Parts: sequence; structure tokens; C-alpha cells
Amino acid sequence: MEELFEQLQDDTRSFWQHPSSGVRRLDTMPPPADFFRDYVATSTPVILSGGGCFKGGGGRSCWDDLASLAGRDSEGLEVTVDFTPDGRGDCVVDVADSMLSELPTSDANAMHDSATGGRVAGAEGSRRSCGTGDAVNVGSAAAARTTAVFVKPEERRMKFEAFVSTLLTEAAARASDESSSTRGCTSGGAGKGVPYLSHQNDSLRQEFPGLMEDVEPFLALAREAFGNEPDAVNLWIGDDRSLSAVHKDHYENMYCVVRGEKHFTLLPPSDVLFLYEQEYPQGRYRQRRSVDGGEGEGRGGEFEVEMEEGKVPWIPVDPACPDLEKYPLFRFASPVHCRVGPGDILYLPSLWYHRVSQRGITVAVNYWHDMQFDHKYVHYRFLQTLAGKLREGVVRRPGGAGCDGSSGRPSESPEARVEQGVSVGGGEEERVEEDR
Ligand SMILES: O=C(O)CCC(=O)C(=O)O
Repeated sequence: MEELFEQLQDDTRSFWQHPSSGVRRLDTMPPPADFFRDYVATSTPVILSGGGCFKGGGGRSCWDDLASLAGRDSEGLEVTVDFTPDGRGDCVVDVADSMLSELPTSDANAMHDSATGGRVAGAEGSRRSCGTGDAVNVGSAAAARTTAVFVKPEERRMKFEAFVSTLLTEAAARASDESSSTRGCTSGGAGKGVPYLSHQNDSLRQEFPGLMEDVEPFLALAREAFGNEPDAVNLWIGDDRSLSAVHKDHYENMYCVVRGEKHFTLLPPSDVLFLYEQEYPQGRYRQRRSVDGGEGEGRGGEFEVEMEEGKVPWIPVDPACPDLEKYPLFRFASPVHCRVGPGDILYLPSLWYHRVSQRGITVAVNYWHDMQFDHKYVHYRFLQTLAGKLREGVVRRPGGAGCDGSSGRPSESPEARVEQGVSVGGGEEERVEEDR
């Protein structure tokens, strides 16, 4: 098995990784037929420089000045903003049980078995690794018991102007406060939380009709190459505190950076074998009101996690600092890193795993186009199923043990089994939810 994985890794790297930089960068926009032949048909990421999403072909615009952008919003536009305690939404977090709410007892027991292999005690168990090499608790560090949960951000409706002013004020405060340069909020959920305008679901067209007028309704190159109009056009505004954990989407993605820098870690779909995708119970952050009434809208207290029905398949391993003892197969993965700056468009092929961090205050627009469910999807589904079998120990992995460090025998816990499944013909909303 080890030899097979090494062969897959060699083939993957020689096929997809550009020899010098990992991801190829083109200085001029290719003709659509070339883009299709060289990148779309081969599912190869590429950065197109000097393009952009603005009408008239500009990569940069008055959007650089966020305050005046928000000032255009004379009607007091209300938008959806995601809040988390530490900048990380849509990821697997070990949550102190004292911070979980409304969790049926039977589910709680199943969760401990399936997600963490049993309850874990003390600070060690209540930590999770993250992109910067530090560790974050959700809940008290002294919490005795934790549960691995897929946690979504709290969604708040607020004035666009208020969001922008919060982002700018907090950035200025951080700049003048050296001690807060590592993380802008206190782990454990105290503080205001980290806002990230990352609602997706066609957010630019649905929530910002005025700003959408500045932007191309589609990129001509993409429409031509994918053969369809975008299903969604999304707006992303945040800062270096926010991180999008590794995941994949069933969309062809044209990701245009307008301001700041986005740092992508990309992994090809075949790396599904090495990413330990499994099902987690899900919940959503909710910030408690502080004892003294809190700030602004009465918040300012700790973040708790409100549990929701159902489970979500997600990736627990962080490619930026993988725990190879816990996730040994990750050593066969083939991550590439790339920096996407203002005026750059990253073509991120469907089913590629990606993790995204940012530098500075960032603004980006992306276009999601429906993917073709062709032979690449069939191949991916086969590997995804095989990964599940490896986890169950039905197929022995290198070293002879199951991926969770067990004996290699099939798991006795049905919750530990990976129930994959993507509804090929599913509606847009369903697919967005499923992957995010
Ligand atoms: O910019 C981000 O934070 C995440 C982008 C992303 O995941 C996507 O476009 O699919």
C-alpha cells in the first residue's frame, strides 16, 4: 500500500505541480480555448495576473478604499456577517462540553465515540491545531471534557457601514498594540469576536446590488470555457484573523482578489485518500451577552456552540501544521501554496481541496460555475469511497493499522464509518451547504 501511495504522490506531483512555483502564473489572459485545453480539461489551477472582475477590465478600483465604499451605501444597507471567536468558522473544533448547548444526550455519546474516539481530558484534549501553529480552546482551558464538532460561524445582520468601520477600527487598534499582533481576540471566546463577510450563497448579487454594478456579471473567459453562467457571485471582506479551513466545492471557481493578499494551500482531489474526511456533529457559534450587557448589540460574552441536527463530512487535518502522528497518511499528500494578490484571478478547479488565509484587510469576488460531473468525478468518488474503507480498516493501510491508529479491523462504531455521498443533481443551496 505504501508503494502505491508513493506512486500516486509522484504521479500527482509530476502532473500537476509547476516545477518552479507549484501553481503556474500567466501574465496575460489566454484565449478561452487555450484556457480550456491547458487548465480546465486537465483540472489544473492557474493564476491569471492583470485581470480582475471589474467592468472595463480593471483589477483594482475605488473598492480599495473601504470607507468610501461603505459610504456609497447611503440607504444603510444591511448585510450578513459571519462571526467567530477566533477567525475560524466552518471547521472542526474541540469544544469544551460546558460550551455546548441543546445537545440531546444520545447524540452526545455518539459524538464522543465517532469524532474523538472517546472523551478527552484536560487542556491537551481541548486544543486544536490551527494555521499559525498556536492552539485555541473554545470554552474554558480547564474544561475536563471536549467534543469534536463541525462549527459554523454565527450569522449576524448588520449595517455594511458598521461592519467596515469595525474592521478598520480593529485593524488600527491591532497596529498600535504590538501585544495583539498574533491574534486579535482572546481564545475561549471572550471579546467581540472576529467578523468576516463570507456569507457566499451568491452574496454579491443578492446583498450588494449597488456594488454588483461595478463588477462583471461573468468573466468572459470562464463562461466560454465552462459553457455556463455563474451559479453564484460572492463577496469576501475580512482581515488576517480569518481563515477558511480546508474543504472542497463542487464548483469551478474563478477567485478574484481586489485588495490585500489571499494565501491558498491547494490539494488535488486524489489527496482525499490522505485527508481523513469523516463525519462530525454540527453546531453554530452564538455569542452570549456579557454580564454587564456587553458592547454594541448587547454581545461581548463568551462564544458557545449551539448544536444542530445532522452530521457533516469534514477534514480534520490542517495542511499548514499537520499532526502526522494522528494523521500519518497526510505525508503522502501533495499540497501546493500560492499567493493571490490584487488584480490576480485564481482558477481553482472543482473538487480541489483548499485552505485560505489572508494578509491585511482583504476584499475578493469569486464566481462559482457548475462543474461537469464527468470521468474526473467518477474517479474522485472511487477514491473517496476507498478512503472510507481505509478508515474502517477494510483495506489495510501502511503499517497494518486503521487510519485512526486502531488495529486495522473494521470499526465497531457505526458513527466512525464515513458515509460519503454527494447528490449529483442536487440544487445549488444544498451543495453550498454540504461543502461549506
Ligand atoms: O476566501 C476565503 O476565505 C475562502 C474562499 C473559498 O473557500 C472559496 O472560494 O471556495
